[in-house]
Amino acid sequence: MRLRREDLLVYIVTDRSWLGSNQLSDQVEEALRSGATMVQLREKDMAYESFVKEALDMKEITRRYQVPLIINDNIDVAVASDADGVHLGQQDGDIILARKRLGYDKIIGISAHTVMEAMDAEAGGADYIGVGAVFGTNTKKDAENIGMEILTEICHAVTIPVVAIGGITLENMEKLHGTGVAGVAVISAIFSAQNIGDATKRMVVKAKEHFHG
Ligand code: TZP
Ligand code: MG
Repeated sequence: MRLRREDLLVYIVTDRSWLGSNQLSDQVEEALRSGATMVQLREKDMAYESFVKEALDMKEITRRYQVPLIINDNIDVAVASDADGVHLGQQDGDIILARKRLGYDKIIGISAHTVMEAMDAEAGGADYIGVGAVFGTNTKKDAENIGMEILTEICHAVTIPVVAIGGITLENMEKLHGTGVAGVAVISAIFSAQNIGDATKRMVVKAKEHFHG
């Protein structure tokens, strides 16, 4: 599956800390039913076999909604589950090796915090760049803060699409208007919501308003 710029409009990143008594697959499906455009399965403490099984379950859902499924960090899980791609941080391994393992029909997203990192990622064959944390977030404690200026510079420096992440909510999303981002990647604003479907729908409407075209 090739990445289209519009796939990044409202990119949901999973987080088990908001599960409560719910199933992650149900939460993800609710968001997809409400217009989420891409899914990243992010598991920081899961054994390989369980991670693959979960990725396979997720793949069945994302395939029905025709949205890309991206695996955070783990290329082996992405290959084993035939997911649509991986997302790698700067410390998560080499993009050239990732491309060799995944092939050219898979998506590789790279986190970048500087123009140089973003340009290197593009030169290495990345399909999109994730930039953050653009706002304060409790979800990733070690996230560096990226200002609107650097975000805008990165968007101008690369031709591949850029998605912003970190502390993005329905209320602050409009601050990203004009930066050049293709969309927003979101954890808590969607997964912590009382009504995941409603939260997703509202974010999709607003993201279309600010980031389309
Ligand atoms: N990378 C940079 S910030 C962040 C990640 C994974 C966390 C985003 O979560 P939230 O809840 O949308 O702030
Ligand atoms: Mg990572």
